[in-house]
Amino acid sequence: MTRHAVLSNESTFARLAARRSSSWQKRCAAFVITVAACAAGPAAATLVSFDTSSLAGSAARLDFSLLDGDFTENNSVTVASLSTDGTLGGVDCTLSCSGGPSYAITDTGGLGQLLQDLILGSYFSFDLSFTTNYPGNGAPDRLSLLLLDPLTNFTLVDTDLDFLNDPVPTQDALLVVDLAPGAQIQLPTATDPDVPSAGIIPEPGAGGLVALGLALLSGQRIRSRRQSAQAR
Ligand SMILES: [Ca+2]
Ligand SMILES: [Ca+2]
Repeated sequence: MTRHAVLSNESTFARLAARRSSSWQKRCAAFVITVAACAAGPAAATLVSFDTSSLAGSAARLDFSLLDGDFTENNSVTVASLSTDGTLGGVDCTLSCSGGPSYAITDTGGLGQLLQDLILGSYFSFDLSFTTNYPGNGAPDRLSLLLLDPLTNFTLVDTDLDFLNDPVPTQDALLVVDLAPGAQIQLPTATDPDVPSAGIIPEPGAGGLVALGLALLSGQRIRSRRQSAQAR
């Protein structure tokens, strides 16, 4: 099967699944759509997804900030394939930020920032990749993701990712990455209201993720057939 055919089938499956009403089905379809987007993303990207059901309908602002900690312009972060079943609104990509819809932010001038407004649905997801340069001076550059009220720029969610006393402070982050060799994506273990991470998937290769997404939908189709047979 050609790559085009795989993606075409995937789109068809995603559309069919999206028409169904249960929460699981919606999330499954969303996952496959995001997988399709990932297939075109950078090889080292990681799929990150958050469940925002507790805040569905709320106006929000995603604030991706890359703060310089080592006094060297040496790192960049790419945010691609931003996806939600809510509604994406305006984007501000002016502060050491370029591109769109795949955005690159750098630590040029000490801060790079991408702001994406949206009306929250049951989830949002994106594809994240980053460099991990750190010469050992100062502190590693830090990427943080905040979920803000677009009117006040106050956080919509209290999380336990609070680093107020660090050289590069942040508070109530949904995600933090300290850019140094071996960097790991840090997620909160507690959020209020509840905004759990619905999945972080290091991308082993687009083919593997597409296969996983199709397998999920295939399982759903089998379950639907069984339920239809039982209902008869
Ligand atoms: Ca730096
Ligand atoms: Ca907090």
